[in-house]
Formats: sequence, structure tokens, C-alpha cells
Amino acid sequence: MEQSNTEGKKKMIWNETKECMSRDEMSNLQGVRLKKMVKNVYHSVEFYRKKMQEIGLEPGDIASIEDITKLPFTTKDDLRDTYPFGLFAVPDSEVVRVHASSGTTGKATVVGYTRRDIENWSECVARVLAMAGVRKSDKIQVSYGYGLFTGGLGLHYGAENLGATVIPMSSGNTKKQITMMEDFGCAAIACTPSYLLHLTEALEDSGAIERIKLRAAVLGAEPWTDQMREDIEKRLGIHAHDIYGLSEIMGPGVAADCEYHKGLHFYADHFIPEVLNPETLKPCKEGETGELVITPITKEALPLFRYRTKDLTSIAYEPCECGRTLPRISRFTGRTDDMLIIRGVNIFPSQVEAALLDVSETSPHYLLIVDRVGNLDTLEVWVEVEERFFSDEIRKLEDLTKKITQILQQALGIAPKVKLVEPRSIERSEGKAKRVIDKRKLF
Ligand code: DLL
Repeated sequence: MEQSNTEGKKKMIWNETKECMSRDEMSNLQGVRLKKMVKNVYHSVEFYRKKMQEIGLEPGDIASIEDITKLPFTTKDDLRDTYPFGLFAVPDSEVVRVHASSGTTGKATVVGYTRRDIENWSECVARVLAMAGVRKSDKIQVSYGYGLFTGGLGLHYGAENLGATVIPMSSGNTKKQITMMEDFGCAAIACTPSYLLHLTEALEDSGAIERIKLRAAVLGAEPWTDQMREDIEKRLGIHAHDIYGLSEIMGPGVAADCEYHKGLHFYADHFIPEVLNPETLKPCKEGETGELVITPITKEALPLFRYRTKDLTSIAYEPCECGRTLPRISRFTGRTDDMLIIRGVNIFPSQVEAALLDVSETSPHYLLIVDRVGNLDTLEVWVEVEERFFSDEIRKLEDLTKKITQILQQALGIAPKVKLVEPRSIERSEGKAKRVIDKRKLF
């Protein structure tokens, strides 16, 4: 790992040639990579070739970074419509991994990686870990979920790339997490911020907090605030860093913040960021909030044009005090759609609707109530069911509650508390139906 020592401060910069280049150098690199990517996509992805032909765009029309605005946008719906592998740009034999995240309805969004994609991803995550002060000699507990979600394996490969020792805990089982953290002397943890708060409480209650060697945390996958960061840092005596990413673009490691916490450094050598007004789709000024749109320029298996993340942020290009010149995006202030993130799991209200369609005893009226009890998110789903369930014996109501809970758990990936309510008891709206009450106060 290269280290920069400007201003006499020891800074953990993974590779200065990538993180400290001038704006012109970065634009040139992005232009070259964009040009190559567009040409490749035109020849290998029918979906994009057709889109380009529709607007009369030839691969040769993309010659530099400024030309990016000529490219069409991509949305989650495009991935759904081409489910599962329709946007892949390489043959199956080149794909070494797939992950998936929640779709807006029943179907997941599937993403794929070549061997080179996994290497680039691991390097991006290693850069984040280095920025958080994690070293080769450290042990890192990876407590994001392993599996189709990108959190667990993303951090795992990144930590191995750095050379640190990975403790692949996955999520949950707090007691065991504490035992491992204490017995192995873990220096770092990667998990969602809300889970670390929960773990902190358990560490305080058990007294183990006095014995652990934790120094750093790499937290993300859900919105959180600076106040939460300060609380975590104070209670655990560590440095906590914000890590951002999304499956469609790669997974964790698209951007993260350094020790100055003045925005998240965006790995612009792999991903081109744009912040656009979500209504007009015109660029926002520096510092102005809009929708983050990302074009990955080194992805082989799933290269996307101008992916609309629906995440709201702003961007700044001024170099950071840490020495990095990468553009910085601000902490996220919300989304333009109704996606909820509950205990790190992405949930669309429409998924509940799609799952309930299979239950004939219910009506299409439901309400999601999201709250935070202690440090953990809770989800309660109210569902209107036929009148007869309230007049018949109580047993039938209990059986139906159990059935709906199972169906929703399968559809959403987390178990909600289901409350069956009488017909017409959920408030009707005159305009757009109100499906969610989010009592958490994050924004
Ligand atoms: O959450 C990838 C990830 C894993 C990121 C581990 C960081 C750590 P998805 O499941 O596809 O991927 O969800 C992506 O989560 O569009 C944001 O809305 C939200 N999100 C991710 N990181 C942050 C963050 C992973 N640091 C969606 N702050 C994104 C706020 C975040 N929101």
C-alpha cells in the first residue's frame, strides 16, 4: 500500500495515482474508458444497441467525457424487463458470480461479474478499508449478510485483497459476534450502522466493551446521520466510516468517506458520477442536491449507461484535506422513490402488494409502519381481511396471520409483524394511496 505523507500527517491512500490525479487527468481517463465501454456495449448488448439506434447514436459519437449526456438512461425497470441476464455483455462462460437485490415487484434484480470485475470490486473495497485505517495485520469482522446481497462477499474480498484477516461472521447472532470480536481481537468491523449500534448496546451490557480492540468500522447499506456516527465513535472509541454502493453498479465500495468526514470520495476512475435534477434531468450545480446517476466504465459483465440510482445527494470537486482529489458526494438525504431500507434490506411497498395478491382472503389495502425500537428497525404490516375473520373463532384469524407472515417473510427477506384489520379500517386517500408510515427520523 502506498502512503502519502503530505502535511506531516500519515494518510492511508491506497494508490496516489488513482486517488490524487488532477481533474483533467481524471476526465481524460474517464473519456478513454467511456469510449471503449460504449463501443463494446454497442456490439454485445442488444438492448443498448437498439436504444442507441432509436436515437441515431453511433459508438463513434462518444469521444470524450462530455459526450456522456448523449447516452440514454438505465433504470431498475430496464433490469427487470430484461430479467435475469438480458443486459449481460459477456457470454455465460465469462461470468464467475451473480448477486441480486430487491426488485420493485416480486422479481429480483440480477447482477453479474467477470473475474476482472471481482478484482476491480475487491480493489475498490480495499481502498475504502485502507482509508478507514485497516491494515494487513488487522482482523476484520464482516457482519454484513453473505449471500445474494453484495455486502458480505463484497467486504470479504476487499479485505482479503488488502491482506487483512477476514472473520466471515455474516449478520445476526449478536452473542457470537461479541465472543469473536473479543477472542480474536478484531480491529475492524463492517456492518450496517444500525446493527453496530445494537451491537454496541450488547457490548456495553455484557461489559465486553472494556476488553475489545476495535479501532474502525465501515458502515453503510442504509441511510444514517453524522450524529449516529459521532455516537458510535464516542461509545466504542473508534473511527466510523460511511461506505456507499449498490448492486446494480457493483456493490459496496463505489464511494466512502475519509477521516475528515467531508463527503464520500467517489471512485471516479471506475464510475462516472452525475448529479441531476430528477424532474428535468439537467445537471445540478456543485453542492446542489439531485439524483445520483452512475455510469460504470470498467465493468465487463454488466456495463450500464447512466444508471439512475434514485439516491439523492450533491457533488463537490474541490480536493479534500486528506489529499485525495476524487469528487466527493454528500451523505445521502433520501431517495426519489418509495424504497425503504429496513435492517439493511431494501423493500418496496409494491413487493408487499404483489405478495398479498396470492392471498385470496385479503383486500388490496395495506399499510407498512416502520419504526426504530432501540437501535433496530421494525416493520409492521397492516392488512385488511374479510369481515368473517373477525366474527368466526379467533383460531382462523391466528392461522391467517401466520400464513401472511410467512408469505411476506419469503417475499421481503425479513419477518414483519402482521396485523390483520377489519375492512375499511385503513385510511383511504383521495390521491395517491399512502402505503407507508416511517416513524424513524433520519432525514
Ligand atoms: O446496499 C450495497 C452495500 C453493501 C453498500 C454494504 C454499503 C455497504 P443494495 O442492496 O443494492 O446494495 O442497496 C443499494 O442502498 O441505492 C442506497 O439507497 C442504499 N445505500 C447503500 N449504502 C448507503 C449509504 C447495497 N452509505 C441502496 N448511505 C442504495 C445511504 C446507502 N444509503
